[in-house]
Amino acid sequence: MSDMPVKLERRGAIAVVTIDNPPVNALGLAVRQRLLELVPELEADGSVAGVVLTGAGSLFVGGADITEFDHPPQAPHLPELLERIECAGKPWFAAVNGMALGGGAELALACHYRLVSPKARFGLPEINLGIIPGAGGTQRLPRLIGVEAALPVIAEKAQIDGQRAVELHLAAGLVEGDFLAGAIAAAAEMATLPLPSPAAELPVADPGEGFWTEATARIHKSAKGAKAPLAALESLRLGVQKGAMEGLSFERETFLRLRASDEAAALRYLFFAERSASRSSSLRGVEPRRINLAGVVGGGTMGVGIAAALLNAGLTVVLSERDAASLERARTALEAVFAAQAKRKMHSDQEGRDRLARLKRTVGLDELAGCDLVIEAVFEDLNVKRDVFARLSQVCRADAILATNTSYIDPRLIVEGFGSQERFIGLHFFSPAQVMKLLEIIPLPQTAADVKATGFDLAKRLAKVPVRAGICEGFIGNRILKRYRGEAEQMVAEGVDFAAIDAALRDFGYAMGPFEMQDLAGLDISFMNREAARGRGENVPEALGDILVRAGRKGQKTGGGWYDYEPGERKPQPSAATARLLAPSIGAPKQVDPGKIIGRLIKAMADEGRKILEEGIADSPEAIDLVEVHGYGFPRGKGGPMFLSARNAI
Ligand code: 3H9
Repeated sequence: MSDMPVKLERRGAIAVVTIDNPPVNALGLAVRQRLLELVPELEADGSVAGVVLTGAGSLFVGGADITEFDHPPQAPHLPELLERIECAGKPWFAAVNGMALGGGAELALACHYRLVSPKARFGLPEINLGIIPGAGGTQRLPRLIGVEAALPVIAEKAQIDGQRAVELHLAAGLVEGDFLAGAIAAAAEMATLPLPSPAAELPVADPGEGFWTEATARIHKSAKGAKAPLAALESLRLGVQKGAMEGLSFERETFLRLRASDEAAALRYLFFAERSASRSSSLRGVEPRRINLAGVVGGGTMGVGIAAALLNAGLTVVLSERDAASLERARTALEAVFAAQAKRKMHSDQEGRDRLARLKRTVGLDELAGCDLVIEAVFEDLNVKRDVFARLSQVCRADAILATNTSYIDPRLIVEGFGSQERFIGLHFFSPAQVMKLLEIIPLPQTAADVKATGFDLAKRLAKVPVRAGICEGFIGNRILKRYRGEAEQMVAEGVDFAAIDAALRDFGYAMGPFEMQDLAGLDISFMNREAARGRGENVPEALGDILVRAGRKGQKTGGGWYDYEPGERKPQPSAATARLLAPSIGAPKQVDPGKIIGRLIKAMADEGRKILEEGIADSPEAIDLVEVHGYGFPRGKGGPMFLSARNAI
């Protein structure tokens, strides 16, 4: 039957078992059931000398079926199946044709041998989902390749490719050419050998206390509060020091406990939200336009970041500035970006130079004529932006897409009157644009469908998370940010110490609180926005931040904002000047529990999120949470304000 998730064929004395469970051959209930039936069936079949187990399509197995994790585990469980394969009376050969992730890698580890294609990759990415491997990964892998090689895979997201798997003796052979035929031939030859000991029974050397201490410190630091990485390390260590039996039971218990945790639920929610973000249902079947040559107007922090992101993705970029000196500064800044990326081992020095070689620089806008897409990233001022689009709409090809990176201004006003509106779109990057994953895509009412589709496609090429946003002040992210900051300031006005608010948010998982963040980014930008609105006759009440800016306290760059800073230092220090300036505007000091501070701020964000949904500015609560997590540092392990609010967890 063609819809069977596990297929069985015979090739001479070799039985070929293929997991065919699209999209990623996950080990769902039906797959586990069928595999568990097949082990004794093939064992009993006298004409079978060995079993080749592989995956249909380009993947071996993408892991356990994550959609099952919201429900209680259902037997047969994966560890049970793997133990049965490991103890089978006939050899099972994992023919690893592509990715073997999580439970997929564990399945391969339980087989007697692994044969790999050059495309094979072994990984245990469970920690991304807030769990640890739950089917022997922390026990079998170190017994097959040693603790030092296994630790980065188990607790630090490293992967092992086919070639390396052979070098580590994890794989018995690398098969090139027709992989399945080669694997079957190799299996037929090896099936006559005595069965090797099960991986779980192999001895493993303890690398010693120094290794564990150093690993614990390193993983503690990189985990940033996430529980799973240290739990994975603990499981590995326990199995090495107390034996596989105890290790397996600790591993399973920890896996089940973490699987049921709030953190794992949040991470699963984001896993699926991120995957559905790149597909806008209204654009299904719409072909994006081809973008090879992209222009960026403006070589400031934002323009440089956008250019770097485009160059990183393999595009050729024309960067435009007003004068040669600004262009030179932008190039130096780009060099610094690629040097920093090379230092962090994201690419080699040579690759950094190759990326820079794809950068063309130009003064003025005329040389953007050949671009397929131009992204404007100039000063956030309507008239300045309009001047750019007036010229771009003259010099660029009629089919070129023209995008604004505005973070607040209505894009309709920016391009009004400049010919057909179909080719205009907002592409809102977040700083630093080569790092931050979020891309808000803001279509105008007349933006053509293929222009919108190109926005989503570009996000994919740039490895970003695209979120459609409707037009309103601040779109999704900055609108929620304004509400969040407003609520935080309101608490300060009521007498809550702003340092206590920052501390509560850091404990919650943000890298910094709202006041430290304002000091870093500068208080003057939002001050100027408020002043501009006041200038337009809008009723904008005086904010506490306005008092500080009027006193010259614009943040770190002026040596002080909410906090004081020593020259050249970024560590916030309490400020007597701030206390004096704000005293007339704030209430008597009030102690508030950190949980209450968090609850109030998340509620404010979720309330604004609900309004955003009602107005059609965002498509789903998930979209709002993706904006918060990928654009504003909301802690991933908490899911997002909409997620927490829906679970009544605040
Ligand atoms: C585990 O194994 C626990 C065990 O240790 C213990 C068990 C006892 N399950 O990413 P894509 C869906 S935990 C269910 O766009 P790609 C995904 O939602 C697991 N669904 O494809 C999407 O659905 P849709 C450890 C899954 O080619 C579709 O597949 N494993 C799963 O860019 C395509 O996904 C992992 O953490 C799953 N396991 O990348 C691996 N995986 O089309 C997680 C994917 O409806 N997966 N889907 O939106 C990945 O990293 C990537 O999906 C993979 C393919 C690299 C496999």
